[in-house]
Amino acid sequence: MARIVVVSNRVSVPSGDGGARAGGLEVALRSFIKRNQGLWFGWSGKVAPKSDTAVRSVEHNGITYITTDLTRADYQEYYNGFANRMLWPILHYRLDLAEFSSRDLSGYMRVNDQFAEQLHKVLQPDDVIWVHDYHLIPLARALRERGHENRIGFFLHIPFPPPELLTAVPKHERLILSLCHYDLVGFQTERDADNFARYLSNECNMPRRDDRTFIAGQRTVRLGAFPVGVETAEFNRLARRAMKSEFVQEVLASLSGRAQIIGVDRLDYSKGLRLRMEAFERFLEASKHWHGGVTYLQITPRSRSDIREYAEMERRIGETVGRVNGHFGEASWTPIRYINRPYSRSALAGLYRASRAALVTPLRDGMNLVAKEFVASQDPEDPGVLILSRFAGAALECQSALLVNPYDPESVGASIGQALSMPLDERRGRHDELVRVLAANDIKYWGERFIASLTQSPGEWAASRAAA
Ligand code: ADQ
Repeated sequence: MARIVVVSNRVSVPSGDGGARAGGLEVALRSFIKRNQGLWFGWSGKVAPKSDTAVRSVEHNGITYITTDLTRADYQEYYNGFANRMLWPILHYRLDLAEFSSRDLSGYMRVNDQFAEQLHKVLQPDDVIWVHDYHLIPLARALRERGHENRIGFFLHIPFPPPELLTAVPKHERLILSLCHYDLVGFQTERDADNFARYLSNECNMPRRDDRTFIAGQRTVRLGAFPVGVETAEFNRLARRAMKSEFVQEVLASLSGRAQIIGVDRLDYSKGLRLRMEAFERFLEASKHWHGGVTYLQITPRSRSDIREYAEMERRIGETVGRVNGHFGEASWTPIRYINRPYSRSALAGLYRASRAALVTPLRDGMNLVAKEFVASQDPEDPGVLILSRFAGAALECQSALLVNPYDPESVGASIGQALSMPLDERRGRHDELVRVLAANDIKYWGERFIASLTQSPGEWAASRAAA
């Protein structure tokens, strides 16, 4: 069995908390790497002066973690700059927020090169390499330049926009075509894979064998959709247990019998938080009978606060919360509870189960795991209702949710009313269908599915395409 080498921008070396803070995806990746006696490589999360940057190797529970520090310039140009100020907005369809800088692009290329150089020292010829996300698009090319002919796959966790939008990126060919140095490029949805296929066909006239296999010079690159899931049964178990915890019991007591609506998102403009609060405001305006009867809990840990747009967004969301609470609230009722801190997975699972509805309304999202975690946490006998943006990758699987257009606060507000008054039969019917779909795509098998596609022979790949 080949060794699996996972490469991602951040490597989370296990801390002393027994994994309580680790996300589901991280836990699944870790157990997948362990099953394959693998290695996990990436940034340590530390920024150090050039003379002090270090590469560290740690063995933990059957996995080798190799981490490298970044210099201040690397951090600014590669991470804050090109990855988060340019690629993140563009890939989320936000041309208006993208800031291109040649210096950031050089920094991005330089760090990818440094990562390849470090990996070069530890790679073995039959290692299977799996690279994650938009920080590392050019990594395969940098490895190929160093002579590595290993199988290398790439998975993009965030959306891939249509070519009409992507071509607005200065020097886009240099960057996007470097994806063709991978043997397999995986996306969250078929829609994202289609967008990349259209880019290769229409913009680059790249010859293809079929709609998911392109011929790039001497290489063949495969495209596929590998939607990330959650640990469906595990989340349900966590949620059942958490309901009995002091923490969830206290939250329930504080609601005094009111219905709770929940939102859980990193603080990011892609998550549509301000429009979501406006939707809740529209709902309150239209539904006087719900005044005092419902509380919207929004849990939003801060992220990327040193980027200007994020600080500005934080201020505007705070203002919206203040306006809604000031206008509708009473001494005994705060309509929106807005909290900027992370919670453990188990606490979140309990809060999901204690909620009558979830508001998951990103303006654009690769997948959105909160939507799936909410569904997995519900009591099947009395489930809450998922209100989900049609622009989240999860919407393709979650057709039985209340699908909404997040840009239209009035209709999202109407869906909140519909969710809160939905009859039990309809809630059960929708929930059963959602659980059936999610259980069939449990995160447990995600790594295996990706690596199987990456290592298939051309004949096996063609057969699997024909069957699909
Ligand atoms: P994210 O943009 O981070 O991920 P998402 O899919 O919603 O978005 O995952 C967030 C994760 O963080 C969830 O597991 C959630 O439980 C957790 N989380 C959020 N708020 C939290 C809090 N306050 N406390 C603790 N945990 C919290 C990127 C892409 C997504 C894609 C994922 C996985 O942007 O589209 O679904 O990767 O591929």
